[in-house]
Amino acid sequence: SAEDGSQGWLRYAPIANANDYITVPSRVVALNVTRGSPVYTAQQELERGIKGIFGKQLETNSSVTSNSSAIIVGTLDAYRAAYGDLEDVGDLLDDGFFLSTEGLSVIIVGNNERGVLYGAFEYLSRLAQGRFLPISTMYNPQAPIRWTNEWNNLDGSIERGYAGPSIFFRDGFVVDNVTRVSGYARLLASIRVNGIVINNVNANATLLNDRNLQGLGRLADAMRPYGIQLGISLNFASPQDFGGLPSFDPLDPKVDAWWANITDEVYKRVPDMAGYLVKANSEGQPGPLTYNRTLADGANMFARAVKPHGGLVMFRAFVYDNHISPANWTADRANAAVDFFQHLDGKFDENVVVQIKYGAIDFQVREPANPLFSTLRNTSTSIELQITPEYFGQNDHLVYLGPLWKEILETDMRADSRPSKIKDIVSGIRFKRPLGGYAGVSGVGTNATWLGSHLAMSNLYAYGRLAWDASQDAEDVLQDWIRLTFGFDEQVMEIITDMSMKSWPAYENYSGNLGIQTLTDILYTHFGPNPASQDNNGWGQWTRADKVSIGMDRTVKNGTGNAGQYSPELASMYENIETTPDNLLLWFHHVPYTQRLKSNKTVIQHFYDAHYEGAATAQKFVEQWESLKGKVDEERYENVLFEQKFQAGHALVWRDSINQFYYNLSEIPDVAKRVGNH
Ligand code: GCW
Repeated sequence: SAEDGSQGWLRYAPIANANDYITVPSRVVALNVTRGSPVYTAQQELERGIKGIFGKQLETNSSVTSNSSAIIVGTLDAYRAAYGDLEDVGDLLDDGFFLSTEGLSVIIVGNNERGVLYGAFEYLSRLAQGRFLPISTMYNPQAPIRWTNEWNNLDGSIERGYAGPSIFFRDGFVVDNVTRVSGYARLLASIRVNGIVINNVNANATLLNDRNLQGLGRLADAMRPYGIQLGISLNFASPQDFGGLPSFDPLDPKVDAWWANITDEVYKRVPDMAGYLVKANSEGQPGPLTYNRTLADGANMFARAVKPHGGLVMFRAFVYDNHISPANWTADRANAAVDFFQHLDGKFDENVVVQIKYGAIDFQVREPANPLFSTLRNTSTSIELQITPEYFGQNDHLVYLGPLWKEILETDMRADSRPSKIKDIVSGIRFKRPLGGYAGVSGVGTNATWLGSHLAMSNLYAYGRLAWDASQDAEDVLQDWIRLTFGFDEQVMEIITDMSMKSWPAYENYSGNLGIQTLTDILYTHFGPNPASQDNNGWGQWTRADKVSIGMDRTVKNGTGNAGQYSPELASMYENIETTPDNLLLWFHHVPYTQRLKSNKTVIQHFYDAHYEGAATAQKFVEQWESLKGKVDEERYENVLFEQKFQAGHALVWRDSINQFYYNLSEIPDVAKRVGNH
């Protein structure tokens, strides 16, 4: 059968003879259900899923007698009111749930309605994967904030989106037809995402006009049945540009009053709005620094406005000067986040969360974790990951990002010489913060596949799964996605697993190695090789490559001091070449091309070899995929094959451009005689 991808991993494909393996109850009982609530959605989803997988129509009842079997869904309170206590539930947190398939009835109870829906999706996901063994398990989230950020512009375009125009906006306004928005909310709810910030962080203040405020109401109505709260990005200068005030100074009482008022208007339309996301004083965006106010003054202004409504402010740490001078050896964009935020620790209101990109620069193929994560101790923080592969081939390359995210999340920052993994910092556990979590920049558009490529959906899926529980294994998560998306064929499983798990290392190999960054064109497209674009401009993504040497000296003793922004244990590791891992060597050190790595290869030979290796892996992806002909439906088979052929060709372009560039610069021959001598 043809698959256009619009159901993502929620296909509920029939399982042959499923009814021989397991008897699912024939009824669903939803407790205290009201139309449009997440419990109602849970009931509907169960009907749809059981129908799809087992070909069986569930009856719906509002109660059950003790000796007959049913799927019982409801909040824990509702369950207790109906049936008395439930043993073994454990302590459920907000959004947590308990799923038991051990008894006569299947019991799905949530701490809140959202948890109930998550439980229904979990049960269905297990069934859809043929996991029929009985379980009785409690599931709790590690972090309360699990949002996507949609960089959608009001004109319908999407910043760094590669899947067609926006599902949220068109021609300056919120769309009329919200069908796709519901479909997206459904997918996100199934991976336990609980918030969507719908518009670009480079925000347009006309989002706040009357027609759009009404539109926000409609969007929130479309998401609410899925337990997803709507959030919006704001333009800091709105009081002036949109409100007509003479200033947007955060300490001007008139500005404060303006924000309080417009916030009340927003909450009239969206009473459960999640909150605001703000990019201030970054890449030309307005902010408090214009008035010599601090970034905390700016964040707290929004915090005061949303506080009476229970809202949050996600304030981005992506603040840096994009006109720094490459002539200055100690200038460093990677220092910016700590430089701008360290002295503000503890000065943010309680409902502010500082949202930090995973690395210190910008979603590169390899970066050390942002040092700000272990710097802020009295401020709630969240991590920003990028699902849309801006620097990873923009969905014309397969790059499964689960392993990259895991590596960052498992990084131990050793704050105060104690275990301080990033995942435990952003969950709030490590520094005992009440808030924290995840923002995933999504890039979803109107394309039927959502992200513009079938295989890219593993990234969206993995994002939600890891945001809920970052200790999960990236390959396990991937395989769940493969089973749900492509079924049970062993070869399909093996090949897509192999391709996906090799894809990030391959991309790193044929783009930028050893921590030099992606080496893509950073000035315009962020697509394709352009190592020359990194240097001699104010963006600070420098490689400092010359005829004999390469890399950024970020040491304290001789460089930008960036290594010193990490806790002492990490700082001393990064300060010394001997203890810096090879894959971050050029991030922290400026070395000759002939510098020996731990592998005993020189830096330049590693570049040459890695580029051949990475490109060869990408060639193999084509054959690997071709071996699945007939095992994947025609539509998806052809679509993916097209992408893989492109990737294979583009990987050669990458390989040869990068190798030739460094050969021309260094004039050091490739020992294998592949580069240069043409
Ligand atoms: O890396 C840059 C992107 C911009 C983006 C910015 C940011 C939304 O190229 O497109 O703007 O990061 O994260 O604010």
